[in-house]
Amino acid sequence: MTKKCAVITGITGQDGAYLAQLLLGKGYRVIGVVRRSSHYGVATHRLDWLGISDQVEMIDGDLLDLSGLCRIIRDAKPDEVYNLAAQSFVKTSWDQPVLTSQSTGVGVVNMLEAVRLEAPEARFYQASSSEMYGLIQEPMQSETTPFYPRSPYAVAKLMGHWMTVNYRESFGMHASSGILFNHESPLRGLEFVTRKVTDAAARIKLGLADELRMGNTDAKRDWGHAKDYVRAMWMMLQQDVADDYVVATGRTTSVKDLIDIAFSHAGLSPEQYVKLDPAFLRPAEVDVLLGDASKAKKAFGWEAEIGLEEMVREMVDADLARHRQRQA
Ligand code: NDP
Ligand code: GDR
Repeated sequence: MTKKCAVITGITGQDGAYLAQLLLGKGYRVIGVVRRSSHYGVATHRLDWLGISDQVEMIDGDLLDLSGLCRIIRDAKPDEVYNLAAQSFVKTSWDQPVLTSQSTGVGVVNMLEAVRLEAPEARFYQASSSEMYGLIQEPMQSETTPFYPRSPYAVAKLMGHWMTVNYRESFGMHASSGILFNHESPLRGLEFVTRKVTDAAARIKLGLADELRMGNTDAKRDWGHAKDYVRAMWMMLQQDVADDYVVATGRTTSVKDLIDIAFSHAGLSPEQYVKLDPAFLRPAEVDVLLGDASKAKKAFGWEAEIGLEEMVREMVDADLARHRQRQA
């Protein structure tokens, strides 16, 4: 039997790495789209960490380049396409609103067009986001909660979300949008709050830093583990009918409490090290997010398996190990 083939954009990011690992384990041929850089080679450190870099076929491509995307899809003839690429850091989206609109918004249209023109039978996954809820109007957010984006990133994601819905309804494409709440791991970028905190806890513990400067520590998020969330992406594409699903844990925690969990695992007291710094505040904030994933549970039995405390401990331990290795 021929292997199933999946194309993943955003292969060098956190989710791309975990999704590639999952699909390789299921016997897929995995093609990862990477944008060209002047640095030698591809930034494979996340795939290296998982020990799978040599199993993923890398191909040059950029979400802003429609003809290149068409070529990739035409040559690969994939069964499944996962569009994970984006300018994904919310705070940067105020500094680079045009680029964010292009890659995080128009980039989705380019991918949808490439699939529609070159492999219309392929199943398509769009990485939508809980940031689209923004100024929330319901205490728990589900697929029917109205959107109110609060950043250029969230506005761009909303465009990608509705384009995905529109291509499904207009062209009958098997296109699903996963509205994923925050998900983290040792492979999370250092600029995101969880990893910033676990990395700082590790550096302070090892005497490599003496403070942690933070923005709004009252913000609350529904944090899950990326490993659980890429499983939900795959499950969505195995359904006979494409649809949109919220993926979340159903528990919300403040940044302040997250810091407590990480610092206490490292044996540190936050009051001694954490300082508020207005530089990390945002022009508009999303105060609280809490997801209701009951539709995904009912449709295909998805539930988060890894809890927040377990995940934060894993992240602190991984950061401690990395810094110790550098010191040795
Ligand atoms: P990362 O920031 O870790 O990865 C983003 C990826 O997109 C990188 O591989 C990056 O490549 C690539 N990329 C950026 N711009 C382009 C472009 N123009 N063309 C091609 N590739 C590009 O994100 P995550 O893995 O955390 O998230 C994956 C997706 O899920 C993103 O779309 C994100 O917005 C969305 N999302 C994430 C959530 C989370 O909590 N993690 C929650 C909800 C949605 P490079 O390495 O070259 O920079
Ligand atoms: P978010 O993630 O914006 O929710 O987007 P991030 O971890 O950046 O922020 C979460 C919350 O923490 C507050 N915060 C800080 N954040 C950062 N990064 N640094 C700080 O010093 C700091 N202090 C407080 C923020 O204000 C915010 O309220 C992530 C991304 O992965 C998106 O791509 C994705 O779509 C959403 O999650 C769901």
